[in-house]
Amino acid sequence: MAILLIGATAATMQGSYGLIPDAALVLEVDRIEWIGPQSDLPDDYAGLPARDLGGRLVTPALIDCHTHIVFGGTRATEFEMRLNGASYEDIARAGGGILSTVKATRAASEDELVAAALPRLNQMLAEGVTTVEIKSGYGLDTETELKMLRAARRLGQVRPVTIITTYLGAHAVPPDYKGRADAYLDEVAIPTMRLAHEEGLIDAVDAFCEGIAFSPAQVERLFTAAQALGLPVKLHAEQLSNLGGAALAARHGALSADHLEYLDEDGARAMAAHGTVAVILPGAFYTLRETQLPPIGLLRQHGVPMAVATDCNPGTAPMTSLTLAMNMACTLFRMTPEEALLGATAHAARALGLADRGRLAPGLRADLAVWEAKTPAELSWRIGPTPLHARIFGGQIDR
Ligand code: DI6
Ligand code: FE
Repeated sequence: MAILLIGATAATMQGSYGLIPDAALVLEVDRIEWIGPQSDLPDDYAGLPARDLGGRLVTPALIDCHTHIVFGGTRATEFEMRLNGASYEDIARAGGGILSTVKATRAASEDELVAAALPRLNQMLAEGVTTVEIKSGYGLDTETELKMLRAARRLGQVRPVTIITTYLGAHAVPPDYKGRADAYLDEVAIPTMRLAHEEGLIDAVDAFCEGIAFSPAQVERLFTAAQALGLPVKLHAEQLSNLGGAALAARHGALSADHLEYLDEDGARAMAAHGTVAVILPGAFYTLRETQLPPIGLLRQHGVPMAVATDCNPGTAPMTSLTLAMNMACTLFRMTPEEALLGATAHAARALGLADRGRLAPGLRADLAVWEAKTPAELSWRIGPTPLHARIFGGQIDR
């Protein structure tokens, strides 16, 4: 059954905003069948039951391309410790940080992980998101990594959303392998990746390339093993220091390199050459009160596509609002509202290797957000959510 939407202000995100002021859209099953100026609507569609959007802004549904929403516990105590003088790295080296979430995640059942993640997912959906990437990486043992990935997949069965799973077994070195990161990779992280892949639980493979986590040489070994399985890769790179992770990721044809505060020009050049998307994560920058700004100018200059995501995680970005991340990308990093919206739609799709969404065009998925707004800049302008009028997932209007 086809649906006709009229009276829309459509931001197609084809290249730039791609605005169509008085737009009509025809949705057929789960695809966009037609989009254009209402005055050009072909006669064949004119008789369809129409919903008048009253001039409201319609965009591609938002895509949160970097999250860690499946986890146990909270990290409010650590937040408090940081406000009493400890640094993020001090806490990590003392066995807190990521490892404290590992403890809580190991202790939780799969059902408990799903239940804990659902309110976070619900908040995302209420803001017009229809595709969410979810990383593992708070298990660091076979059982818990698989449990996290299964929980993530289940979230996609209980809510109208596409879940993309990323295996992040190389997120931190667990306590029993302290000082033996290579052994952890060989004995746990890489074998677990193979098991999870056999179970169909992995869409991509990620790692944390950092002094407190894995070296470029170690990441390279993981990537080689991932690519032997035909899995795409991506990397947490240049978040706290510059180890050349982005260039390494780019050389491996990575879908994205994420964070990038410490990226240099060679890194930007390599990303441009290999079509690796820069995923900008202002929530972590804000939480850590980082002062090194990601080099947005360099990324622009080299034509590296920029995505924006929440990085929703208990340690460095306890946030679910993608439009707040867009606002922060503009206010803190001086990205334009147009770049921020491309970053949460077309470029986010690309960061996940998804060619069927992120823009409004015939043949693409009918994943749409209809906003209580008239202009696209409003989505980045507000500090916090812009009210949503309707969310359409695969052609189904769910609110
Ligand atoms: N970088 C981050 O910002 C998150 N993971 C990562 O590699 C933080 C994860 C955490 O602190 O729990
Ligand atoms: Fe992250």
